[in-house]
Amino acid sequence: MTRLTTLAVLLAGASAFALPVTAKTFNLAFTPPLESHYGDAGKAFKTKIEELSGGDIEIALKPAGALGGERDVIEGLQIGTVELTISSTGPIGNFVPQVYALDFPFLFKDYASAHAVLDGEIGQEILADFEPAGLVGLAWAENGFRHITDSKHPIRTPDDLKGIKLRTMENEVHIAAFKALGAAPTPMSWTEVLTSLQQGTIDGQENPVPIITANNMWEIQKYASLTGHVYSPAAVVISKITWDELSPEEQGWMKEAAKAAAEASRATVAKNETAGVEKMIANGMEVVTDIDKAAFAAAVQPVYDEYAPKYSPELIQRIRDAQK
Ligand code: EAX
Repeated sequence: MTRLTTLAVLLAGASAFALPVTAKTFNLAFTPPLESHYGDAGKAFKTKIEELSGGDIEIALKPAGALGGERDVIEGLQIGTVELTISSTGPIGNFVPQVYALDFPFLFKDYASAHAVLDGEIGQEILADFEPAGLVGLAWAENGFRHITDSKHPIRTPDDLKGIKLRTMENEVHIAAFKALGAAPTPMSWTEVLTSLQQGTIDGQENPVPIITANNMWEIQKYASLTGHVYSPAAVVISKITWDELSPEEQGWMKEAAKAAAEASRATVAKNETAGVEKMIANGMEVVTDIDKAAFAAAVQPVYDEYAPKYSPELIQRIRDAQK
């Protein structure tokens, strides 16, 4: 056997025993179904990171609350049992107080203004505030402007909310706002909402159109009132424990993948602004658009007076000024 053949045989043999490089697999959890704006964001994240890493990093998507509600998952990131999430800001204020500033009612004028603020200096500053909580904010994805659905009657003015048992996120600004509007706010994780509506323990909830359509909410809610009372960002977040184990190159990939996720969610939200409402009507929901927004905005002013001082009033004023 020639020396060359011998070498080839040896190399073939050696490679047969070489340990395969096992891919790192990270869970990416979110509460909406896979077929949703969060699911599109998760798929975009997965595609981008697996492409950039050549398959060395794999993403296991965990939709529909598979790993728990948003608050549970954020706690999982803090202790490293979950690596990644796309989460509405709703519960994040409990961990990163400055995030509450983004959740004030009637703060953002429209989608373009919200994107400009979040992708600019203010939004990037707030993402940096995640770190002391053991979280790394990678990018701002999008949940959308929130609307009210319920099983009792259309909600055109604050008076229509009187006595409505309305589920809210676990967010003290939202709870205060709906109390000020005369509703009976019931904070709970999204994972309990559909059952609670089916059982009638609550009358309604509030969420953007893509959440309403992704969950076929016409099956359990008759009315949709397009109040647009809060713009709801969604944060793409990685556990700091996971982050610190990544190389600088891998960290760069995570940021690129989060940007792709953010863009995908915004594209799906934009599509749903019209198509989603049409789907709700086609499935029998009574969709109400003649909302007295001025009355709603006036009724929630006390919430600003009480809570803005708690969460950097300058930040809220900066957000307002950035939209002029
Ligand atoms: O993040 O809890 C909520 O209402 C959120 O909007 C939903 O889980 C998507």
